[in-house]
Amino acid sequence: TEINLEEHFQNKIDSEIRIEPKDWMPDAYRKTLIRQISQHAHSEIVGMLPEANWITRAPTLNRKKILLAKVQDEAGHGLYLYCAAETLGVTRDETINDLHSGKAKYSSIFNYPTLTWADMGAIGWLVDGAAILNQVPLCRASYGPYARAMVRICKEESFHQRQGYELMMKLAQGSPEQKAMAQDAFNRWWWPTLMMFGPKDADSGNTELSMKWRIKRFTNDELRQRFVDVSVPQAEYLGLTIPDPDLKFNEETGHYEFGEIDWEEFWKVVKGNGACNKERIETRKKAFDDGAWVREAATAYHEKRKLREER
Ligand code: FAQ
Repeated sequence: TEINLEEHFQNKIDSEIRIEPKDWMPDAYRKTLIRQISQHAHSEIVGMLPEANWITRAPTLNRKKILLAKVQDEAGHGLYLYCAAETLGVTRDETINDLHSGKAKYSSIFNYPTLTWADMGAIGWLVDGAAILNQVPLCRASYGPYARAMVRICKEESFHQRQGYELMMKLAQGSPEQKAMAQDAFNRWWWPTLMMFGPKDADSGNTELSMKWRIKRFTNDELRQRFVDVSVPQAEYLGLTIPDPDLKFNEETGHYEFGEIDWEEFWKVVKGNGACNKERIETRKKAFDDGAWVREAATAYHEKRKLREER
């Protein structure tokens, strides 16, 4: 019966036994996984755009190679994640349609513009750094296909984070103009990065169940605090100033206290009204339409081979 199934399911979760695609699962578990995994996939795909904006303008051949590799990695991450979502019974077409129609969310961070080359450093260091903190615990998520996809993704994210920090270091140790460019990028990306972790725990409707189901292992505020604690010394090492006058170290708790996030801005961006939301969706739709011939050719090739095999 339904009750026994639900109990058995929760017992498996509590004993750290992975849930696999063909196992029984509550509808709400399936629904929240489809929501989170597809949102995550969309973030990887839309997340290629702000950095792709700089590939043709990278200052050296080496920087261009690194950036190209990083942006390609994000495409790969998006594709594994769409596959993981498919194991839950949604099709690729459905998830992509939801992105293009504006129904599906993706990370707020990718709706900010990349104005200077230093933004490539700030994104790698901060955005990929935040992504790793959030995703390492997801390697232990209760749903097998999601957890396994996260393992390789995290390895690649850690290269992304290092290349970003190294880029920032070069700028921070460069000419006064380069240092100013690094500080400006840091100023613009710091607060939006803190928003990546999601609303405050008190306003996070999904956390309680996601923790019970061990999809999430830490709350939004816990991960945000950890991010601030690791990033402040990194900024100090670069000689950059954290754009938060309220930031201070609390000797008793061993944590940094930080100022209030502009939640009005966060919800504005989440609801589709950030600086680049419309442009991002338009770009994705155009890429999809421009790629129609590739899908048609692949389907035609598949049909031809099937016919040949049948003969
Ligand atoms: N932006 O109840 P909660 C990357 C939504 S990293 C937009 O707390 P939850 C790598 C949330 O969906 C970025 N929407 O939700 C990369 C929910 O809406 P709903 C992607 C947000 O799920 C780097 C509502 O607010 N990473 O791509 C945001 O328990 C560089 C209430 O929130 C992931 O997706 C936001 N920031 O916790 C690529 C990680 N925050 O559906 C390229 C996996 C919240 O109820 C370049 N996801 N919302 O209407 C997660 O860990 C979780 O889904 C959270 C949100 C922590 C993001």
